[in-house]
Amino acid sequence: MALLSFERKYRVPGGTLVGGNLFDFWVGPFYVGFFGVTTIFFALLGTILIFWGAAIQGELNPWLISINPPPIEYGLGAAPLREGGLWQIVTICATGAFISWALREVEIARKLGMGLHVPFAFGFAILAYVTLVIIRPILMGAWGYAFPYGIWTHLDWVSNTGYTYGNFHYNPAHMIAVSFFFTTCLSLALHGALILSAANPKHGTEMKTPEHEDTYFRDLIGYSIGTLGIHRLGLLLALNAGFWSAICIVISGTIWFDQWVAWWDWWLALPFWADIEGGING
Ligand code: UQ2
Repeated sequence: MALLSFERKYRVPGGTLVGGNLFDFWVGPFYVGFFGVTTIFFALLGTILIFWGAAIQGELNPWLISINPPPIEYGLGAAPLREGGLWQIVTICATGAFISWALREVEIARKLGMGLHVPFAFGFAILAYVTLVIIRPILMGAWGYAFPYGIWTHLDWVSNTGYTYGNFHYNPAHMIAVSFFFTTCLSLALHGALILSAANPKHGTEMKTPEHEDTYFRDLIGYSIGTLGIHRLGLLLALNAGFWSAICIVISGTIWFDQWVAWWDWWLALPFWADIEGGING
């Protein structure tokens, strides 16, 4: 039952947000809670609907299955099941499951007397998804602007949406997001490598301590961010990656309609050179 010695002490009733004691129990190692029930409900229903949609379309190749949003013409209305309505229900299920999972994380954190960093972090991933399939489509006036639920088709959507704005790599918020993704990878690589190198010394010798880890980076670059610091940095970088991803897509087609490369004309329009011969006004 209890996996660790302290679990017996911390696996206690309470900390629930909804449902009181009614769902306050475990199934094997898994806490259930009200939001465990809603997670299972939404996840199961959504998954079954995707397979049902695949079946009625006659497309059972996993790479090609696709549950598409309604055509743009349906605007923000409810569409017939086979013309995007299924996508709308699956989107409700997915959003319901993600938010349920985050709230289950909150209940578990409260039981353990922990901070809410984990659900807070997951919240950024949920925000990125919700921005793509709910917030931006509403701002643009049609569910048809959301992406389709298919392995191949969602890649086509990314490509088409990118080229709609010329070259998405000129989107400044996209640049910031990509930089955060890369820096997240660099930090995790540095951290994972450092931990494994300290935890796996030569055979027959004892594991090294954080002091060795600090010293390694002080000798290498004159600075160690520290054992708590690296996790703070990792969280900061990862949250920003998700946040700027949401920003870069939500501004495309809502407040910026042109090719993204044209955004950089503000640089050419600076007074230093805008009026000189060959300049933007000259
Ligand atoms: C560190 C440290 C860790 C680490 C890592 C570093 C002991 C176990 C990886 C080194 C990280 C630095 C210097 C920050 C690099 C900055 C960016 C933006 C990539 O010092 O403390 O703890 O895991």
